[in-house]
Amino acid sequence: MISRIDLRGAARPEGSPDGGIDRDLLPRAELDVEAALEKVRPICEDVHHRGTAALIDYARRFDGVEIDRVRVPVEAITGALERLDPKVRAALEESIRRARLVHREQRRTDKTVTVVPGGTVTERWVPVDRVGLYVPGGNAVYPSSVVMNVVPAQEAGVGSLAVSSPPQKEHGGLPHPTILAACALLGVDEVYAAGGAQAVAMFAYGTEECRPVQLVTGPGNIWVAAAKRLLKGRIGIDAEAGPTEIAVLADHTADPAHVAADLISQAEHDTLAAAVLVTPSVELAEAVEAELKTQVAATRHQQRITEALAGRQSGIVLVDDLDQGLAVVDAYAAEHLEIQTENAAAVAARVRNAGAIFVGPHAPVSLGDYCAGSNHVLPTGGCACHSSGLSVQSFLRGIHVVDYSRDALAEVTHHVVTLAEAEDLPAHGAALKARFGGKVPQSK
Ligand code: HSO
Ligand code: ZN
Repeated sequence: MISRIDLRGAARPEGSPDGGIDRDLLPRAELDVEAALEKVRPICEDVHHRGTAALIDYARRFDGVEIDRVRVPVEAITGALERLDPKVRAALEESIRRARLVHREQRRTDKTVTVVPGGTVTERWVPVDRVGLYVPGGNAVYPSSVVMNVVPAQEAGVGSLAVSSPPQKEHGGLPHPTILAACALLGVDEVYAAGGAQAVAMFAYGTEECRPVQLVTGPGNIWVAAAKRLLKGRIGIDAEAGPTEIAVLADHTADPAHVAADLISQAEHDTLAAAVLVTPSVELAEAVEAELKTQVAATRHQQRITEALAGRQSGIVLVDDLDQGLAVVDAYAAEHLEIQTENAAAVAARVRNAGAIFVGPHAPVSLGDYCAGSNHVLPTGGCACHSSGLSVQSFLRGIHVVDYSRDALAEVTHHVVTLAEAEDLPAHGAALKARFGGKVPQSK
């Protein structure tokens, strides 16, 4: 079912950024967000012009529900928490507690650098005023994603925060009750029953019910990704999260049953989810293949998982040794990377590209999905080579505050005037000279 890609003996040119590994040889889903753009454009324009009425129409068309308002009444949010299974509540509370512990420490403090006596630059971190957090509701409902979006936003000090999630037919056109309950636990009372591209458009343009936001974060399907790409600029976005990915770099010391279970855990998300094992051990590869067969047969979402594992985005990559394995995982830049090798921490320290790294036999990706304290909204599709996952930082802007005295300005004016002349922008230099009677002050 899962294919093998044999890179053993492949040439490894020195000094190339991905250790000489051709990314095209590696398994990866092709997600045509560009094609989806044309479909979401009219939807976004419609929401822009008709607001709530358009959202109600799309709820009927895409979600099969009749609703007469998109904003979820506060009583529905608090009621969902009252009805929440106490075990689920306790687990969500622990997930929130751990996420807060980690994210609270991420907040950068303002820093002032004295460049010259009397001349300072301060980097001041200011939260975005209002954000929209998207929580998907397709194959599965993700109260855990409410936690992963809301906690960093709150810890960053975002003042106004709204959540949107698709209306559910079985729940009277409201988002899933566990999502509403998670919002209530986190103190979020502004929630909308809107999904897909139309939800992103609602956040970007605003409607009669929803004030526009400045930043939209959160995972979603291809329509959400396309709407984010389309509306980027008007709003800020986090990464365009695609189908989930797990890569496992493992050697002969790894337990094949655990490796297989971890690959299956992320394949469970989506038929397009990617599960990739990178190993120098043929014995491990064979044992994992056997484990996959028996474990998949016994799991609930067998069909979805089988399709994901058999897809061109998944595979077992055979490498000569861990050095080549590291080059492969760096080239792949997985959303989640597990290191199940001897001296796992030392191997993990050498990884350069991954959304999150899970070290050793006791840190499966599922732990990070819910309760490690880390964030699970992570860059996919190879974007981990240039982007990070969601964090407190995602909700802050660093503003440089420049404060110079007359003496400090005088001291550097001749340099500014010279550079301005070199760029043929003399008015730039004149702005400084104006402060000194139209002349370049004598530097001491
Ligand atoms: N693995 C997903 C997050 C998730 N898993 C939510 C379970 N629930 C993307 O990181
Ligand atoms: Zn997951």
